[in-house]
Amino acid sequence: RPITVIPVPFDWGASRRGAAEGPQAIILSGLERKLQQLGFSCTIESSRYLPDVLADIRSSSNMRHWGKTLSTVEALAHKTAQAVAAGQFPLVLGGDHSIAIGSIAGAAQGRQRLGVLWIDAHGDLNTPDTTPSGNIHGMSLACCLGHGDSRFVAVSGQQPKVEPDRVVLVGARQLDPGERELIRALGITCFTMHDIDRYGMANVMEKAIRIVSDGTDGVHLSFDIDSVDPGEAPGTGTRVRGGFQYREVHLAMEMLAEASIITSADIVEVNPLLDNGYRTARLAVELIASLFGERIL
Ligand code: DIR
Ligand code: MN
Ligand code: MN
Ligand code: MN
Repeated sequence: RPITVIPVPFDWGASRRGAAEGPQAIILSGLERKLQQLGFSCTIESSRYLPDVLADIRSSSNMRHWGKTLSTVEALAHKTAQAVAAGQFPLVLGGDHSIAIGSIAGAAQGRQRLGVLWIDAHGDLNTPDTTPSGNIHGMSLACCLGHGDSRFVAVSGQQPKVEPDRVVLVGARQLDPGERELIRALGITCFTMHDIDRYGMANVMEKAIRIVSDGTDGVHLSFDIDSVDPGEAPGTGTRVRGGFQYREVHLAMEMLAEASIITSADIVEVNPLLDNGYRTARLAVELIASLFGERIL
């Protein structure tokens, strides 16, 4: 299946700037060549589909830069849905994690039962009522589940984008009180770092794959690079100690390739301004390669 790479140079949803440089860093680290080596035809879109948001100053204390974010995710939803409709695999490069509101809205178009695998150190399950920071990248998954500001919940019409029993979190190790409450209230499956330590990545991923693919008509992978341990992935805005080791995260991607369930994906929060050279962008390319079937032997 042809891959359409959709860059989203946007970082107003996070507390620190720089993730907007993520797409270019990942592309410069050899993404296209890698995908071609794996046998995929691959088109890299320009970012001209995005609106110019600089003059939009709409913002509030519990939803910082919401105007810029809303028009960006609306354009991204449209772009992603177009790729899906054309039979292509949308590979969305962030940008901060607020952009998943757009990529998942696009992936959900024409699907009644989308599954979502959310790999992240965080839950991104805050709402404007529970957010400790006002940063929209900490609210994106809640939004896709229908919780939060109605304008964001309603992006591209269909709402909610995904039902809670088709969502699985993997890698969580920093959750806010409101996020824990929402996980409990909605009964969302969350495999924390404790579970990965205890049962192993292979076991956790087997279970996660079963849940997100059971009775679904597509599975979106939303991959926050801060799920990886900061020792391997220093170039990201909200590092949390105790993340995935290098082989663990490759194994997760390889198991997804083997299961061949993923129909769209975003890779977010790569921040070259905080990186050690291109270390984190290069890791992102490697992980994408594993996701698309690169094998050791
Ligand atoms: C925190 C941090 N939970 C917040 N979230 C981050 O601001 O809502 N998500 N960093 O990736
Ligand atoms: Mn995130
Ligand atoms: Mn984030
Ligand atoms: Mn995160």
